[in-house]
This record gives sequence, C-alpha cells and structure tokens, in this order.
Amino acid sequence: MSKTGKIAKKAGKTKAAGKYAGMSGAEVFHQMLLEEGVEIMFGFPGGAVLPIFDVLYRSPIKFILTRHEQGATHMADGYARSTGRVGVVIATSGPGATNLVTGLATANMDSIPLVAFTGQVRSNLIGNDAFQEADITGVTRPITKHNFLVKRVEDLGRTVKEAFYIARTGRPGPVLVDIAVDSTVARLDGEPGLAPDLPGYKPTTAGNIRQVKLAAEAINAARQPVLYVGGGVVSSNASAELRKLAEKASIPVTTTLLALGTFDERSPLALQMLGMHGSAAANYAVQDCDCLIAVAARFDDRVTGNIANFAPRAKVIHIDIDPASISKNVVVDIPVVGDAKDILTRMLEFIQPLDRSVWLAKTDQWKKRHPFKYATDGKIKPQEVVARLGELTGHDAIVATGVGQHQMWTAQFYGWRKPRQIITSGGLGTMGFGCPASIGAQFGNPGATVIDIDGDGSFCMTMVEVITAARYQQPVKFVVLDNEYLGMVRQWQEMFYGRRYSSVSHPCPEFARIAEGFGARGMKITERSELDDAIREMLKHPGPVVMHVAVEPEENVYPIVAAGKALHEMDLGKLA
Ligand SMILES: Cc1ncc(C[n+]2csc(CCOP(=O)(O)OP(=O)(O)O)c2C)c(N)n1
Ligand SMILES: [Mg+2]
Repeated sequence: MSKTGKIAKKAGKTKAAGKYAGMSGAEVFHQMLLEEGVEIMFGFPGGAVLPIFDVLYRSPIKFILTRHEQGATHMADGYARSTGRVGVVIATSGPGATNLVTGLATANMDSIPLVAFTGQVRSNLIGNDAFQEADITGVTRPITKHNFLVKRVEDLGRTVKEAFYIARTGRPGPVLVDIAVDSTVARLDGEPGLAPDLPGYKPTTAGNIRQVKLAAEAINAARQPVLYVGGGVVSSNASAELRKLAEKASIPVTTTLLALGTFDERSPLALQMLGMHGSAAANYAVQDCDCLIAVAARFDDRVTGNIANFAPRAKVIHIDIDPASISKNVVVDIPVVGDAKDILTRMLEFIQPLDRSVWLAKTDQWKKRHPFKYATDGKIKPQEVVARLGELTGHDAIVATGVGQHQMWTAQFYGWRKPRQIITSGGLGTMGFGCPASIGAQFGNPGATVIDIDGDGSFCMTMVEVITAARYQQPVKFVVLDNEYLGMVRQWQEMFYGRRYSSVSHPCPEFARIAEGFGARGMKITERSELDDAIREMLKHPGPVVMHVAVEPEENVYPIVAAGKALHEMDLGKLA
C-alpha cells in the first residue's frame, strides 16, 4: 500500500481536500472504473443501483442494456474470453443479483476474469428481509474467486480496485462486489485509501527454476512425450511459447476444449482435442505416452476418463499458476507453479531438440486411421454445417457455442487456428451461454466475424438477447443446429438407457420468424444443396442473422468415452 493510502486509511475521516474528497460513492465507483480502463459494461438497472446508473448517464463507458442479467454476465464473459480483458457486469439487488448466479459459476469454472457489481439494500436494513434483499455474497461465495460486501463509502473505491486486481491476477476468475445503496449516495468526507490491501493474496508467477530444470530433464529423457494443454495457456497468452516448445522438441500436442486454437490444428504435431469426445489419436497418445506435460490444464474428469487408468505409463509434469490444482485429481511427479508463458519461456533453453520420428509416426498412424468424420447422405449433418462454416470463414471466425452435441461437433470440425477463437462453457457446461457470449465477443472485436453455433435447446434458453444484438447493431451470426432434440441427453439415453427417450424431444419454434420479430434477419434451410449459398449470404449480411438449420435428428458424437472407461477404451462408433 502507498504511504498516503495508509495514512488516509488510518485517519478514516481526514478533512484534507483531494481528488476524491466530496465525491459521492457512485462518483468514486465510476472514477475507479475509468482508472481501471473499463470501456464497456453489461447489465440491467433497478432500485438499489439507481445512484450508480445516474452517474453512468454521463459516462464515456459504453453501457449495454441486456434483456436479462444472465445474458449480461455471459456477454461480459464472452468479451473477457475473446479480448483477455476483465468483463464487467452490473445488476440490482435481489432478483437482479440472483440472475447472475449461472454466469458467475460459468466464469468461475473456466477461470474467466469478471467483476460483477450488485446493488444491495441500505446497510441498516441488511438482514431484515428488506424489499429485494438477497444475501448475494453468501449465495456466490462458492462460485466466485472472491466476493465483497461494501457498506461504507470509505471502502468503496479500494474495494473496486481490489476486485479488478483479484479477477485478473493469478488464476483469473469472477469477483463480485455487493454495494449497499447508501454507500453510493453518501459523500466522502476526505481522501480514501485506494491502494489494494490484500496481505493474504500473493499469486506466484515465476516458476521455481529448479523445478523448471527438472521438468526439462524429464522431457529430454522422454521417448514418447505429449503436451496436454489447457485454458490457462489462453489466459497467459502463451501459445507462441507452446509452439516453440512443441516444435523444438518434436512433441505432439493435444488441447482441452477451452484451449482449442492455442495450437494451430494444421501443424503436423496437432492431435486436436482429447477426452470424452476427443480425437482417437489424442486419447491413444495420452494413454501410450511416457511423459505427460500438462500445461495450465486441470485434469477435468471429461478429459481423464477413468482416472485410475489415465496416462498409466507417464511421468506427469504439471505447470499451473494455481498451487491448489497440483495433484488435485492426478498425482503429479514434477509440479511447476507459476505463469505458463514465463515458465515455458525459461524451460525452452534447457530443452534438447531430439529426433522423435518413431513416436510421431505412431501418432500419425492413429490420426490417419481414425480422423473425425461424418456421412453426407440423407438430411444435412450437423458436423457438415460446422465444417462448411470453418471452410467458408477461412477458419478465422470467433465461434461461440451452447452446450451439447453441437458444441462437441464444433470443437471437432471447425478447424482451430488461433487462441481466443472458441468461446464455450467447458467446466460448468452452461446451455444458453452461446447467444449472449457471442454478442459480448462481438462487442470486444468490432469487425471480426463472430458466429454462435448453437443447439436448438441451448438457443431457446437465452435467445432473447438477439434483441440486444439487433438494437446495438452487432452483426453476430447465430446458426441454430436444430436436431429436434436435447441431443446430447438423447444420445446417452440411446446408448446407456435402452433407447428410452425420456423428455428429450424438443420441437422448435420458427426461429427465423422470431429473429425477424427481434429485429434480426431470419433464414431457414433444410436441404444440403442450400447450405453453402446460405452461409455465404449470412456472412455477407451486415447485421445479425439467425440461421435455422434442420439437421439429422439422431446423429451421435464419436468417439465417446463412456462413464468409468479409460480413454483408450473409447467407443469409436463410425470412426472405427
Ligand atoms: C442449463 C443446462 N441445463 C441442462 C443441461 C444438461 N444438458 C447438457 S446437453 C443438453 C442438451 C442440449 O440440447 P441442444 O442445445 O439442443 O444441443 P444438442 O445436444 O442437441 O446439440 C442438456 C439438456 C445443461 N448442460 N445446461
Ligand atoms: Mg438439439
């Protein structure tokens, strides 16, 4: 903390004039957002945040009024994932605050930096069941990286700064600041202490050099190493360093769903995604490797399958900024705690370029024998739509998804080239994420092609935000793969519950007509012969478009690693 900050904090109410003295809490709040460089925020107003909205009336910060607070949180999240900046969301007390819960949990599971502000009832009413009171710090404690309740104007500015600092440093995550309305009305009677005061929070960024060397030695000694890359490589902007390591040492690379794009899938070293619906090559390689280099990944159960038989022969190296994730799910032989970019950079100089052609020939064979594939007979196949979208956008679009089969096909078939290209809910698996998240990504990337490849079920959950896209002229392309089912659940019922389709049939409304009513362009296609032209037309349209595609209803996602099975026991289905 700065000396002046300390003095001001101790003094509490000093009369000294200063930049902030005499400001209202709402004005201090706004000033802090400006100092943090916030350019855009997403949200929805209400009684407990009226003083803040009154200040925002004249703010240079762009405010996006969404149609639902959940939409606002996912928009802030899509903005954060696609830009690397902190997403900001604001909602009122009570129902406004509780509507943020799914968005916060989504961001928390995927380590996405968000700061959410909620209004709270007057400080003297907290705990009285006042109108629109909800204990949102209690509710969100397990689904945020950290949260705060501000009751005094003197604490407001510093807390806002701390929230941004916590959200973006270390392992990023969402931070909620609940603000009692009277603290936004009250005026500062002096200069507040503004420097963050977080003695218990000191994220490690530089990896221990001994561990870095140990890891490098293990890699140099390995004949069949695999790089298993997670979402932390996106947050630490480490994909260039990852490529250097992979290429220098001839190590094949598989990524998690969240890390797609951190390693260009055109590389001969690319094994694509691993896990439950990962590529055969990635899964076989992990099971066969003698050294698994996990880079900023967390050994999620959708990645590992049966954990007792995960990478059974491998020495495991784990690079991660969060010490709590080391040996949490899989026992790690060589942990290196710190920032992935920093650690990979320093590790590179100890890495020997070795000939690993025997190992690469083996992984190549798996790639050739069991590529992701689909048939092109009968109705339009969902995979085909994704593959055509990849081709016709030059694999260069930012692509958001909902959750379900369409999400997995998007991961498998788009063809990923660069980091921050995929915007998807991995850890929580939140249906309804795609539509608002894609709009947030478009706000953060004006001029970029942004597509939401969505499921009919997922899209229904939050499609009201198409109104937001239309109102603010965000040209997002929403492609709804309508298989008339909650497809992923149907697939499980088909495979594991004797085809008893229980509550998964999902007849859809006319999305194209809804889109027109929402102020966007609507299209509907049912024939393969229309597909390419329709995609081209959609991409050319300057505004938002909803393209409703009727696809094969009972297509399944392959490979699939069934519950309890190890990765190499995957069912290859049609890929066998
Ligand atoms: C909010 C939420 N509720 C329930 C689920 C469970 N779930 C996972 S996938 C899925 C079906 C998704 O259907 P759709 O969006 O049409 O995608 P499809 O699998 O058909 O491609 C469901 C219900 C979930 N992930 N999220
Ligand atoms: Mg569906």
